[in-house]
Amino acid sequence: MPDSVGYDSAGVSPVSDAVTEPAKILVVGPFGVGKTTLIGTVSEIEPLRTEEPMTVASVGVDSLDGVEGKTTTTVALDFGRISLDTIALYLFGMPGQQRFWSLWEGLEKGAVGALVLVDLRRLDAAFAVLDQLGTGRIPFVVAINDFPGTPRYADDEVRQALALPEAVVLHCDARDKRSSVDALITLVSHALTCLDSAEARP
Ligand SMILES: Nc1nc2c(ncn2[C@@H]2O[C@H](COP(=O)(O)OP(=O)(O)OP(=O)(O)O)[C@@H](O)[C@H]2O)c(=O)[nH]1
Ligand SMILES: [Mg+2]
Repeated sequence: MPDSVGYDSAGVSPVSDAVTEPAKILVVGPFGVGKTTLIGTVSEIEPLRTEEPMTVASVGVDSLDGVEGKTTTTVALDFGRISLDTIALYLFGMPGQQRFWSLWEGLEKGAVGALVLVDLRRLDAAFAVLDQLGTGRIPFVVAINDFPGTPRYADDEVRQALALPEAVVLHCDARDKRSSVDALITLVSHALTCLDSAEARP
C-alpha cells in the first residue's frame, strides 16, 4: 500500500524535493515469482497493474507448481515508484512469459538495472528471462524470493546453477517492504558500480 501523503486528485504523489535523479528499474523474473507483489509492496504511488484472470488456455503453459493459489497473471506490465533519498526509482515489472517478449524491446530502453526475481523451487524457469535480459546488457542482481518450502542453497550454488559466477545474489520476501527495498538498494548500488567501471574504461 502506498504510504506517502499529498496525493493529487489522480492519486499520484509528487516526488519529494530531495529527489534529483530519476532511475528506470526493471523487475523481471519468470511466471509467478512475485514481480507484481514486490512492486505493490514498495510503491509509494498506487501501482499500475495489468492483471487478468488465468483461463484454461494457460493450463500446461503457465505452470502453477508452487503457486497453486494464483488466479491472475500480468499481461502487459506493472509500474510503481519509490524514492530512495535523492533517487526516484521508476519500477517497471516486465511480463515473465516468452509470449510477451515483444513488449520488452520498448520497456527495456533507458533502464539502469534489473532486479531478477527467482524461485529456487523452479530455478530452471529463470533461464529464458536471463537470456532475454542478456540481450540488452543491463546490470542486474538475482533476488531469491523465498517461498515456503524453498530448499536452502548457498549463494555460490545458486550462481553455479545459473552459470553466473560473478552475479550478485540476495534473498528477499516480496511481501515485505524492508526486504524488498533492501533488494532495490543493492541493485542500485551494483548498477552504479557497473556504471563507474564502464566510465573508467578507456
Ligand atoms: N509465500 C510467498 N508468497 C509470495 C511471495 N511473493 C509473491 N507471493 C505469492 O505468489 C503469487 C504470485 O505472485 P505475483 O506477484 O503475482 O507474481 P508475478 O511474478 O507478478 O506473476 P506473473 O505476473 O503472473 O508472472 C501470489 O499469490 C503472491 O501472493 C513471497 O515472497 N512469499
Ligand atoms: Mg505479475
